[in-house]
Amino acid sequence: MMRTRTRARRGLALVEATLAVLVVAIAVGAGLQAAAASARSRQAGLDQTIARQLGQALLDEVCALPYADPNQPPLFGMEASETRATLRESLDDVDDYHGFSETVVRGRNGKALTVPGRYTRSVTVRWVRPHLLATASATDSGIKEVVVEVSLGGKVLASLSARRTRAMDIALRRSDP
Ligand SMILES: [Ca+2]
Repeated sequence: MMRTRTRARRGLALVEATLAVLVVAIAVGAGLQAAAASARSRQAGLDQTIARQLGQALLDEVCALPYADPNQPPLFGMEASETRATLRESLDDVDDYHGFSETVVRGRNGKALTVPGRYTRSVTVRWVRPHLLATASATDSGIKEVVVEVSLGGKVLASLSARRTRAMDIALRRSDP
């Protein structure tokens, strides 16, 4: 009789120990999953911050240029002798950047920048209608909209835009010291 009780107690203890191990294993698994999700979320936030900074830098670069080419009869897009393949220093007006795309992030002087990840940047420029700014204009309206998109792994992480007007160039020339 005593032996049966002892066996029963041992069996119960074994079941309890197994259950305890299972509970710990489930808790550890859940903890690891939560940590992995948190790390993924942190990385996604970091990727997005970098993408926004890269996009803003390119948008600022484009918008700092004159509205139209200052040296030759302006065309929409690059004028002859300009190239944007790897070196953007020859670009001298906003719409020279239309269609620009790079898969290695470079400065205006063509030097590759150290960036954690293979970001791509692309630019589109269009004239927009003065009374309907979200709508493209077929002719030169005096307002150009610049859109910069930054992607990572084929996914667009940042899309930034700005409008550049001819009036701004005139105002800048007037205020030239
Ligand atoms: Ca130009």
